[in-house]
Amino acid sequence: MFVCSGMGMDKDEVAAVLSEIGTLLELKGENPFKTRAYHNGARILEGLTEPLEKLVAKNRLGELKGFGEALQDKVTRLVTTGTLPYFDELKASLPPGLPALLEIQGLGPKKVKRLYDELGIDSMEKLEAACHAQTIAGLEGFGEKSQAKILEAIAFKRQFASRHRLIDALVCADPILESLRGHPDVTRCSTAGSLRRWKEVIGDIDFLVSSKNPASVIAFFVEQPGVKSVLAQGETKASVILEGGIQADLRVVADVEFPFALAYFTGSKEHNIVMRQRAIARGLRLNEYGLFRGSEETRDPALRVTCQEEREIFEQLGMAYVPPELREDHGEFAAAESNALPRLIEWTDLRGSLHNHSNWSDGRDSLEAIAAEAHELGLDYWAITDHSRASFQANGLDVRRLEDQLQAVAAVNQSYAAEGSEFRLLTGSEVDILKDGLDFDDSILARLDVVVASLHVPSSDALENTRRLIQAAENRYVHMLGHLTGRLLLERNAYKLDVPAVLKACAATGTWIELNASPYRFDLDWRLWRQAKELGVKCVINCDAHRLDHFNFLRLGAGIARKGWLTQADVINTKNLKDLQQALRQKRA
Ligand code: DGT
Ligand code: CA
Ligand code: CA
Ligand code: ZN
Repeated sequence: MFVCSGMGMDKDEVAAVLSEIGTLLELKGENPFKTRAYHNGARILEGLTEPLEKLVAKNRLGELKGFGEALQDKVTRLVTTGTLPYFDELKASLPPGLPALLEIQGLGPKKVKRLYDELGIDSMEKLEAACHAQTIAGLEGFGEKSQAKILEAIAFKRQFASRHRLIDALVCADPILESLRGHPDVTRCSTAGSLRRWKEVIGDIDFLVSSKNPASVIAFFVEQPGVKSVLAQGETKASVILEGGIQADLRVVADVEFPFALAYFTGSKEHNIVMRQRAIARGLRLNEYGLFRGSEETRDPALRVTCQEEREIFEQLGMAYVPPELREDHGEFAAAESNALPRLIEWTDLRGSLHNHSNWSDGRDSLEAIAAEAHELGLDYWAITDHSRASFQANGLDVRRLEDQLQAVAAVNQSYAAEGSEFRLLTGSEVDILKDGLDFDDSILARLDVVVASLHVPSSDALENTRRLIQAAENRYVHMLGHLTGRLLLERNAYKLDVPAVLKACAATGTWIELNASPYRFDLDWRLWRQAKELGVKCVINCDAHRLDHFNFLRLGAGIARKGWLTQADVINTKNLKDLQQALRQKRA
């Protein structure tokens, strides 16, 4: 994730700089102690529970583990001024294309340094050329196979060069939208485009504003913090590039045009085409400026059909209001015409998450901190499903540690019960699906409140993956399958499997399927949920949280569930604790 910068930096921004310094030093081949000091420093800041500004102001950075004078000085500068000449010089001392090579899967600092030292490779283009010339295969420690892998990774990167994850777009768009909303010349404003439709990946951000004074709004927009450069600036529209590389477009219209422009620029293009056809079929013309009587393309105010809100446009075209998430021409017209659109789930319907990690495996926070956060957010329950032992790289739990964890969870729950609170942590495991079954015996799984089964090391064979997943679903102790297809958005495709066959097995066995709400996954994809629902499979929207700020993934995941046409009744974790516990018992009965 990247950073929209202000004056001084907050702790996550400072942590990002420290970790980048560590990486740059590794690229320079600096000694490992020094580079590790920066990476460790970054990790410690990320986990800080006190405000970093306070530590700096009170001159207490030295209390942090491994924070010598050099590190203290750098952090202080970043917090107070937001800049660090050392960092700028360090960046300038390396070829600018070098850090980008680290984003290629499989290339770490050591390998990138060798590619640079031995072959002078300092850009993606040179690396690609060297692969094609078979030079990489000849380099010691690389070989044919890794050369092919590098080429594949470059192609993948390029394909997604100008695509961004929803969360990265939201992080930039939200403050700008807030800021526009507060401007005195702004009458109405909204995001539009794929962001408003809650697409999992976004090309560019679109803003729409209505105003009597477009010039002042445009001038204000291009001056927003976070704007890196201005691509185009006209009388009623502007395009900018934000820090982190996302493009944002703004259009300013008259307020009478606002609902029409909002519908048009929200799209999708496919949805818009059908809308326009429906207008024509009713002797009307629909465009970005309005809905007009007659068969000619026009902007004539005398012919305008007045609509105050988007909703009225849909009414004029003989349909119920279609929420933006459904505007993909995926059946919304037939449903809206017959008033058969589902009442979509709201994120506030969710009562907790059933797949999450703690510092017992690869999560950052303690059980106590997790419980406190979930309780504070007004949730009813939160399951702790740390990794099982096969995920050793994620510090997976063996049976003994799992048993210790059950006691620790019980202790946390006791403290809530003692206060008269009904909030509960649930025990659980994200148990690995291995070649020949699950990583824990049934007798262990039977003792857990929640069991999520996940395939972390898939086979290259679709049949084999499908077989393993179906076998997991058939286990009566497995409540749900986690991140079913294993995709990582903009990084890695889904592994091969027969999704419909797994859905059918889940329907037959009463196994739920997770909608993994991590913005890196959104797995199962929204396009597949209607099929899942028709087969009778229930959804669980899970944060797969590894730290407290992942709790807000609930909102992201609910948006994706909306895109998948899901209602409150389709989603298990909208149930209250009692009903959930009953549902959890059902498969085992
Ligand atoms: P993106 O940015 O690639 O993630 O996707 P969108 O949907 O945000 O597309 P964008 O930013 O190019 O345009 C925003 C909306 O404007 C789009 O969803 C529909 C509307 N629009 C843009 N160009 C056209 C067009 O040529 N025909 C129609 N019917 N609508 C268009
Ligand atoms: Ca867009
Ligand atoms: Ca756009
Ligand atoms: Zn997992």
